[in-house]
Amino acid sequence: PASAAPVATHPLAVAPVTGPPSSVDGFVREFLNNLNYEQGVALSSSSPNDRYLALAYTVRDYLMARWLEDQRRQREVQAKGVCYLSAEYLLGRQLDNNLLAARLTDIATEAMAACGIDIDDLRQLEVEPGLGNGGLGRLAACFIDSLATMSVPSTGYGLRYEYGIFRQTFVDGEQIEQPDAWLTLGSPWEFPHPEAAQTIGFGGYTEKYDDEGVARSRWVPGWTVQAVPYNYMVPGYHNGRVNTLRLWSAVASSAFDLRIFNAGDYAEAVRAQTFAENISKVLYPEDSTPQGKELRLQQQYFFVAASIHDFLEHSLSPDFDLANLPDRVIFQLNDTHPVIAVPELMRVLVDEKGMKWDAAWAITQQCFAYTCHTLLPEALEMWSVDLLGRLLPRHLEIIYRINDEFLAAVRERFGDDEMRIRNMSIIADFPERSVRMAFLATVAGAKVNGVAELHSQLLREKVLPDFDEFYPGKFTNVTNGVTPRRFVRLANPGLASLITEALGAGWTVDLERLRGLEAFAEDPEFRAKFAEVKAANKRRLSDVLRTRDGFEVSDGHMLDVMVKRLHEYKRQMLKVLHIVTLYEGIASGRVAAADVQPRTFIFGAKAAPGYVMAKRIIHLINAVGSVVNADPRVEGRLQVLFPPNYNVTLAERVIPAADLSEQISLAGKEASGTGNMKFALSGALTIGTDDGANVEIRQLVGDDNFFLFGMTEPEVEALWAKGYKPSDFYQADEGLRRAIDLIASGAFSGGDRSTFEPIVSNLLYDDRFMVLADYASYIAAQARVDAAYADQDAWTRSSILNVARSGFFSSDRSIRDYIDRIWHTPPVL
Ligand code: GPK
Repeated sequence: PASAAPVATHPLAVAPVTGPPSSVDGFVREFLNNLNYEQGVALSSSSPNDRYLALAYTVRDYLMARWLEDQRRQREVQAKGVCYLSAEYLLGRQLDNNLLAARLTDIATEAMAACGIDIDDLRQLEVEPGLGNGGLGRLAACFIDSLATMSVPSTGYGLRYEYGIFRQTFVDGEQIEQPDAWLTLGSPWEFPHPEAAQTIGFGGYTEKYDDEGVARSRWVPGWTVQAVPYNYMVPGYHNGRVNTLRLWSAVASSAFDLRIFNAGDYAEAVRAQTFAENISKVLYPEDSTPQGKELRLQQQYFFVAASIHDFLEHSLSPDFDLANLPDRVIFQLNDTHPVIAVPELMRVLVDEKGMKWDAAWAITQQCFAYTCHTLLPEALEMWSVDLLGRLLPRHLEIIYRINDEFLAAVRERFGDDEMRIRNMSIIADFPERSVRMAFLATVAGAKVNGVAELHSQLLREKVLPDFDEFYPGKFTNVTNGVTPRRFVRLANPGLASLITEALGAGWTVDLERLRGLEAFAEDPEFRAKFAEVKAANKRRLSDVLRTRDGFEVSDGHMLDVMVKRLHEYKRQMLKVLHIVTLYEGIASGRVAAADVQPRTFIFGAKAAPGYVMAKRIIHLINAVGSVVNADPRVEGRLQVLFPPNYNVTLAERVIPAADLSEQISLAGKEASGTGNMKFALSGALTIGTDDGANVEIRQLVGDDNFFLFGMTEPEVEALWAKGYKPSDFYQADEGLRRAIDLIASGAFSGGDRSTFEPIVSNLLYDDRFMVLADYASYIAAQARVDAAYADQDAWTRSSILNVARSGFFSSDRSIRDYIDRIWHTPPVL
């Protein structure tokens, strides 16, 4: 029941909240206040972490008035809004972003200086919230930034993992995972709201009962967990708007504990508490390869159930007619992870609100939309009926009924085509009876979208063709994007200033304006300035890698960068073969080191802890690096650097320094890629396959400014159909043979031929991702890269054109597309 509004009895209680004064003095006062009254220390005795926290609190205070106001307005205006449901948000550091959004960067810098503090020292202290694995989680973070910047009513919902993505270290070149205890020193950006906790049930049984003559079902859970929300500010850029990211944390239900306490089993009660709190303990580190673990399903249900209830309770007035729910909300499903929200909403509407099934289903089908992020069959989540039925028995019943009605409709339309019906069933029978979450999402979603043109096309034609036929108009595309605030303004301040100098300030929120740089590409003076920015970014990266990892980046090298999760389909192995080919040429004496274009290769990649082949490839990259970097015959002209623990913070330094962006997945495997966009916007030229958003990047920047290689997706299909034998490619290509033989010889493993043997035999006899088939084409493209790089001025021109023509890849544009094609949620100013 909504409580009556409190009565203001003091004049200050109704005064508009305005926040502290925007002046250096005001900031200093606020900062010292926070240091004294929140941290409880004097400046003279404060630790760096005290100062960081006080600074963060101060920035928060400036945003607070707007945040409170926007929360109030979002409730009051009753406009349709987006609930973005995502198991991952890979946010990156918050301090700089929030300073920028609030226009406080200069004031805070001066204020800290006035206190004798270098703000840069405090920046370094922030531990980034790594609540995501890779592209999918980072996309969610870019999207909430754009939603706030575009004043779209929206809330991001997710999980507050106590441990984010693991910290990666290397021991003898092999990946070791360490827990990411990001909350240890406190997170100043979050606001817990235990009073708004939700109770989430699990297990138990279902029963039918008679409700005044109406037969109904209900779920009697076996145990419950409390979901406590933590709110995070999501400030828009210079628009005074602050949206909310709401992440749920699991706490044991006291009622449940009491029962056991009363039975006298203290130890069991504590164990139960640990059991409950495990739910939000750790982010699953598998990217694109879900593990089907019970705890993961618990996480998924936990956060979506809490989110749906939260929305229904706090965003709608008590007398709201749920028949109108589609006018008020769209739940966007970020991949299949939150899809269990579909039967949950049905359960709420039918079992709890007493709605008729058909009415509830009609509403549900308008309230969800589904984004697919992959084409890999192993990435499409399936939950065994056994597990789902044990954990969520009522939801399983609901899924069965949805499926029955769906298949009946399919039969009506296509006749008793049993093959088709088996192919379209939400319930799969092999290898075990399980629920295909992507099918459930497709049936329930008002719209289904892929994340790049090619991906959306393949999704319709190859993955879900029957569904496309059955649901005309349901499938659409929204090409991914990245936020220019974090990835240009913050990560590349030199380039940002240069752009503003040339074009004025509007580009940060209207990235298509970068087109204006095309004319400047012809201006030698501008090219010189642009080249100087790139050189400065390389020096900045060099400084970071020196202090972080003890690396020295050589001057005058082309920076050739491949950063992304380690996955065979992304083909880090192809990059390794290129490096080994160059090295083998020098080591064998066939190529003079002096004739090799100096290059520094930078890798960044985490492997899922259980992904053995990926970990072997990491080991190999490090092993090749050790040998190549130390061999005097190379004369320092090739250098392989693999800084451990690639994350958003490191990405912000690496990407702006890059000359060459490696986007070399097998065509048809990378749904979109978003790193590719960040590089193009930083003026790196791409060497890439016709895959994911690379296709659109190339179309926009032009063939002259992009190094295309490799088979197209139809060519890949044709080669599979014909029968792919990687060893044929090995036999036919001398360079390839030499490279693979060198790895097989033990040259990178102290003479031990067994260390990398599994990689070699995988390439020769399996090679699912056709590394060998694309090798020759890749090497030829790299030769074109070398030739192009030799003309520095022409390269810089291409580089400028990459920036000028990549404005399309702003996540603001993606969000505009979501609004137009899927959400229909106009901005509310
Ligand atoms: C796709 F299926 C998945 C997944 O589990 N995790 C993930 O990061 C990525 N993705 C795709 O691999 C990228 O191509 C894409 O750009 C990104 O999602 C965002 O859409």
